[in-house]
Amino acid sequence: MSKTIIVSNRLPIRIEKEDGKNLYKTSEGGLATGLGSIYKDGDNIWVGWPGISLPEEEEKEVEGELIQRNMRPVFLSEAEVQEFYLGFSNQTLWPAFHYFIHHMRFKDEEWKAYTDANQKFADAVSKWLEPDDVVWIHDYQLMLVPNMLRQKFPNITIGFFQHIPFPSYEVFRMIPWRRKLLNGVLGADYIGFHTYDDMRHFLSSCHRLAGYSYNRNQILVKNRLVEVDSLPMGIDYDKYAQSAKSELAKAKEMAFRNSLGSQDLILSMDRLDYSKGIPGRLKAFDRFLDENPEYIGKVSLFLIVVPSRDRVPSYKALKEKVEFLVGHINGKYATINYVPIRFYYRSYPLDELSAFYRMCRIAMITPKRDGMNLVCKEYIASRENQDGVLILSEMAGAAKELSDAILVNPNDEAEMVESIKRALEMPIKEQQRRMQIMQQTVSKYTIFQWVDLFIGNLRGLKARQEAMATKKLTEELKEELVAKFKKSKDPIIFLDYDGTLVPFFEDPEDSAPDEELEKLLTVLSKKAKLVVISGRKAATLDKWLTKFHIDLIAEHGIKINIDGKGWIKNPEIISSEWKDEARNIMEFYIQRTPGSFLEEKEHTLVWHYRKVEKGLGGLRSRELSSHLKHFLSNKGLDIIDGDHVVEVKPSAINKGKAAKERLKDMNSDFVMAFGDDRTDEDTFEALSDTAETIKVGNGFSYAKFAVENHEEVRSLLWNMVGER
Ligand code: GDG
Repeated sequence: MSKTIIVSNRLPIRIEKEDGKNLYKTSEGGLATGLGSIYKDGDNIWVGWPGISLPEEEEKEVEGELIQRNMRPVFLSEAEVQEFYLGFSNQTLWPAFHYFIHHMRFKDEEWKAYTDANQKFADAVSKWLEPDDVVWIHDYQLMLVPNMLRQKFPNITIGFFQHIPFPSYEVFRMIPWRRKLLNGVLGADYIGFHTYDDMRHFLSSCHRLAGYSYNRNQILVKNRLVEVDSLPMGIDYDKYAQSAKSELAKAKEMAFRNSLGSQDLILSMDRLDYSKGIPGRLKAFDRFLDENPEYIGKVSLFLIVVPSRDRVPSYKALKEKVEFLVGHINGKYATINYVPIRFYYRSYPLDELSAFYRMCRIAMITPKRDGMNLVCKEYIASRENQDGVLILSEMAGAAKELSDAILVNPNDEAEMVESIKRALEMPIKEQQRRMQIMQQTVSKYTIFQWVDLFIGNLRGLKARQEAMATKKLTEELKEELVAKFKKSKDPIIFLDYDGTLVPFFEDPEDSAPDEELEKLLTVLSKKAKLVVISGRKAATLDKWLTKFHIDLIAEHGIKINIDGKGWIKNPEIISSEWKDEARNIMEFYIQRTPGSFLEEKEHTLVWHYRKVEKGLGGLRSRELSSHLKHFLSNKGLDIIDGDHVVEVKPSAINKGKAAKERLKDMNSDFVMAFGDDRTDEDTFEALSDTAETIKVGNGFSYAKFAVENHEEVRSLLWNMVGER
């Protein structure tokens, strides 16, 4: 039976010392709740650090206790915690990924500690891992673990989810170990982020820094299909809704209210972290009171800061800054019976949190950057009467789902000030309208759905990988194909041209059919319907191939010539207005890349780099394709990284659709298709039920079989016609 192994830096448990004894306290965090249904079930386990450094003699006992709870500990020494966790994870990756580049530091010894600790986690997983297991690794502390496991277990199913943002390539590339980090993550099969932007940034870094080309959200890593996705995480909605409705929460709210008085409260609740934008919020509140003195005495900021990473110097400095600002603002506006900022530096049990969520009519959650932010979703779930206003930073992943919040740019102080006023003065009907919509969103997409979706997608991908594992065409299989062909009455064969029937030449004009190919096509066309389906221009195919009486499909399906009746244009093509912009971009790259050139077809543009110095061509092609992707997004175009080409074509057209269209009115009892590159995958996929599909070259493919090169294609075709 296969099991699921969850891996994260922290186990969902806290160990506390009381009278020399270890007490085990289950974590109530969102992730722990969501994954509870998985790791507590059957043989499944959760591997991670138990949160404290223990003397060696206690490790056995703790391990025994944790095993009973389906957990497996990775013990870290104080020095490891210092360098791996507080060091590299939180002073290199965390600031880089949240765009706080001035807080980043690069220390070789901390990178080494990170690598060693990741190896420790991978070793701990290996100890329990069996071939059919699914491993789900979480977050930025463990980016190297996927590939460490992949090296040891090439066929294992691995998922990776990153809970914090993934920055733009421009920031990520500053990290000295950027390629190692990317390759580490790419050991996973399925990689999830909270937002589409994170996913986009990750793909672009893989492309530009590590040389992987990608198609939509898929990357081929050493013949393994890897998928990158955006899956926003939700909360356990009912837990927060129920807790807020509970008598306990209501009683606590009443008690707090009695001592606080009747003023309006604005909730601010985060871990102590510079990414959360606490000083900015305080300054905006200060300015709000300054500009709107009528609110002095009527509204207070309820500021909860949860202690976190206080051994890291930048966090210590932040704490001092917050304390200074709170003191300054309170000193300025407080009266005998009014405290503008109620500041609490500690954490609270759930029932008290629920009371806070109930009693604050406004929640102001304005991080400078946040992967998702769950507090705002918990606030929404807790609003029993469907009133209340959420002020939310555009920079939180949650903003992508919660467009009915008042969205603000946390760097725009004037807008933040204005948003407080708007929230305080928002009519109740408007509050309810917005809150109802947000409650619908948050209650629909919960943590449980998120977990099911991730695991479902991961398993689905693995099944697709297996389906794509192309079989080498053995002599025996070849004989079977030949026999089938010979028995058929009305066979049809789709042939790609370059790389399939002829090898690649430095100059594409040198690829005209040689004598052997001419002979082969002459003989073959008498025994089967032949369709050459190529990315080439119609004119070129005409020049080289019309004499063989075969059907021609040019420019991936844009133009079609059937039975020599003349070229017709595919009616689905969009206008070619995009070409001027794309041509300008390509010409810019031609100037900078000696040996590269542009091929212009009626509805596609191709930048060729097969003559460019090795290395430079690849580098420029990656720059060019991300440049094109940026400028031509949403225009119904595909930007394809092909074999030594970058090609732009209308996405409504592809070889697969063209092949299917050609087959529509035929009654073929034998369908065969050959091709070598990405564009031929569309043919293989479209014909997968009906045809014998053959990929030329190595690599994953939708084709059923694979052969080495064009020579093997020709030899198989000769065998089929039974002469040479
Ligand atoms: C990372 C990403 C992403 C806070 N104080 C108390 C308390 N909490 C709970 C909240 C909430 C959680 O902690 C905080 O979650 P966030 O999402 O806001 O932030 P991070 O901890 O930075 O988490 C973040 C998240 O991963 C998930 O992927 O959203 O962007 O940075 O659940 O309620 N809970 C209790 N007492 C407190 O005082 N009981």
